[in-house]
Amino acid sequence: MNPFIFPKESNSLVKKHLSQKICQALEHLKTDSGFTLEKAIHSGLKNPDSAIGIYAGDAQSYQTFSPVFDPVILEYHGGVENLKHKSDIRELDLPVLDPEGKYILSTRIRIARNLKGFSFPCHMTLSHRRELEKKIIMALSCLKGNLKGNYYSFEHADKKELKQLETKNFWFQKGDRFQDAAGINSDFPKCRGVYLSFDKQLMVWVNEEDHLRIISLEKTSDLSKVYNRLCQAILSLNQTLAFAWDKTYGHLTSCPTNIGTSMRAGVHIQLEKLEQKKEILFNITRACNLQIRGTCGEKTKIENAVFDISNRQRLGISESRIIQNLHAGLLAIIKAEKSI
Ligand code: CIR
Repeated sequence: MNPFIFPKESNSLVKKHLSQKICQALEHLKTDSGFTLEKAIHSGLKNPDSAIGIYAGDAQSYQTFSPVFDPVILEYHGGVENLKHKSDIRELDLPVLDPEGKYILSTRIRIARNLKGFSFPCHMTLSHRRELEKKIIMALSCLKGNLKGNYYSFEHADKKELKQLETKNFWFQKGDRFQDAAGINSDFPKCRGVYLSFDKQLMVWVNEEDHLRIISLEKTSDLSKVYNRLCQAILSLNQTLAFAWDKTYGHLTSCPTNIGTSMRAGVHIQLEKLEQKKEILFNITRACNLQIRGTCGEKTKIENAVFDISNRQRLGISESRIIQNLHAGLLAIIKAEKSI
């Protein structure tokens, strides 16, 4: 019998794909760092509204528990015929989408990285988090030019300074109940912090859902500019840090929705006309494989007709292709908004 009872109302991918047979094959396995199936699916067991419901505790989790991770990954990253990742981080020169700034309010592109040889955030001890934070601070201090900035430790930085960062959204909150149930919030805010470039266009979150979330952001519709900054940051950090990587799954992240490029590239865009004709917007985003989130992020409402539109697929597609597809999709959306 399957020892894990998912809530009746749960529609998570892990519930769908963790058959009794797979469960029996995996329930007694452990990765070298001691991560188990039970820990991996704990968030999905606790949260009936989980969409995915599984997290990786280390790089090896994707191999050890592949009979459940693979079907979840294949279904989420719809359209991937075979699992094979090809990275292509190179600078682009695309036309600015909305030069008059009528629709696009800002652009934000993030990638996630975990360091090779360390467990992932849902399966880390405090001393590992500390060691990791030190290593990352060292690497961040080597960033040059417009990437130069300060690291603000949530434990040690001046409280007033932290409040200012929070007000301006240069900050991350303690993880939600999905992350909490997975163990990602352990010891928060210890060993957590944010690096912010002096020009405030590069931000790096340390020890959030992944060891690193590298974020390039700006109030612009110039996708290339924001993307190129991210390329420079990731290539510089990769000179001092070795990342968890697999030739099949690409970059390895805590949540299987992020593997591959681990990239979410998106804009905040105000669409007053399309808000009244959402079907047209949904048709374009579906056709371009884009995702719509609420104004304040995942699982939030649309306020003031401001949509957060980003790529859905992160695996089986390269980083540059994600940006090019997003660019094409946004052009189509702006054209539709203008024509109503
Ligand atoms: C869940 O399973 O719903 C959460 N662990 C969050 C999954 C990641 N986000 C997403 O699918 N958009």
